[in-house]
Amino acid sequence: MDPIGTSTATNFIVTGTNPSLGYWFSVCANTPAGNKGRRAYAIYKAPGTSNCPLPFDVKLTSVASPASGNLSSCQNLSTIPVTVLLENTGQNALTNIPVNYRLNGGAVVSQTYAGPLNPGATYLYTFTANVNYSAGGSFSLQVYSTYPGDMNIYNDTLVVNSTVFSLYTIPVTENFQAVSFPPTAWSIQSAGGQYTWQQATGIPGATGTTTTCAFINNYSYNNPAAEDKLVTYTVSLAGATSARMTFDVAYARYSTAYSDSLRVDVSADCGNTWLPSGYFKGGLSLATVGTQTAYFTPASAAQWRKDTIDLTTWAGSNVIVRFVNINRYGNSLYLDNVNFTGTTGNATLNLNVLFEGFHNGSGGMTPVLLNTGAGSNPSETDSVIVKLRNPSAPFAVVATATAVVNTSGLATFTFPLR
Ligand SMILES: [Ca+2]
Ligand SMILES: [Ca+2]
Repeated sequence: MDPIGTSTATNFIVTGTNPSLGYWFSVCANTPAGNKGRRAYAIYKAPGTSNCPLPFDVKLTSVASPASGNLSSCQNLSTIPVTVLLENTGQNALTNIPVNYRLNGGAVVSQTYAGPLNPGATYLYTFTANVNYSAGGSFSLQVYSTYPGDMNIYNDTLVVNSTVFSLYTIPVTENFQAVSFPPTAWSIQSAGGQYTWQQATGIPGATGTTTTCAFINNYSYNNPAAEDKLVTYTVSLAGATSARMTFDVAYARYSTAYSDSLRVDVSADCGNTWLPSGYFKGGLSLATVGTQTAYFTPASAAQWRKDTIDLTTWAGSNVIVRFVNINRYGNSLYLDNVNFTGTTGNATLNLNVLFEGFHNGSGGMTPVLLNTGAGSNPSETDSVIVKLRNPSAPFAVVATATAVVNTSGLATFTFPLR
């Protein structure tokens, strides 16, 4: 408590408080000799303007663009719009609201929103002048209103901090060995609970040596269904005909009822929207060791597993991947050695295929080759699908290609290299 004044009356006017914040006020008696009384009476003033509505108040609620945090050249960085959500939190309609922005402490760009903006209404205002982040580096954008007679200056300014990183090109590996966490150009999107992704050091690693890795303490984290996300840098898969991501994972369940999940999502539009990668493991399928009620730390390389996600769907694109821990108060989850790779080029398979005949449209077959021989009816075509299977797991199809075959009998199938 800081003393703010004395009064011989039964009231005291406090000025200069921020209506967005809460304050405790404490009152105690002063003795005639100037000593403070030993008893005090405190009251709490909650955030807000209480019973003191403001005739004129513009509020900047949020900045919709540019985004804060990590950006990359997967998007247009040279002409980023500046868009801010204005709100009238006063009692009177407002017109001609001055709005301004200033990038990295440089020149002020000032414009006016004509309005009217009625009490309680909001308006998404976009400046006609864009900002240019193409030079890369860190950017601090201050956006603020300067409405004359605004009676609450504490809600007039917002600041958006962003950092632009280059694209990472394949092959690229993040081994989490750096001191800082998350790694450069990675980010953490916390669910807001007590725990989220963090760094673990001195862990027996997947290759048999001590490693530093990413982990989340689900053992202590009781926040069921919370999704904490560890987001990678932007990886360019340009020129690749196939791509994949591998990573090492270690996990133990606490019990059948208390076990967590890991989902991996992919974004090909700079993180605006996310698609399932096909990887979603929980409980036993995620576990790399037996169930244990003790806090889990990998004890050896054998307690890690290398998992692979096929990213060929996004070959040619810029992708961001996020590891989503879905909490269920289970046990610790560890990640290490996140590796993006890809290949360029295709393998060609030429087959001579002779059709016995073609479908006659009514469930039967019109014989072609048996009667007339290959090449006798070039207007007849059909397609053939070739499936490549894993020789060690013959029911697992690893690639599929389709080619059109005519009565010359030649079919060419193209498979992306992996
Ligand atoms: Ca204001
Ligand atoms: Ca490591």
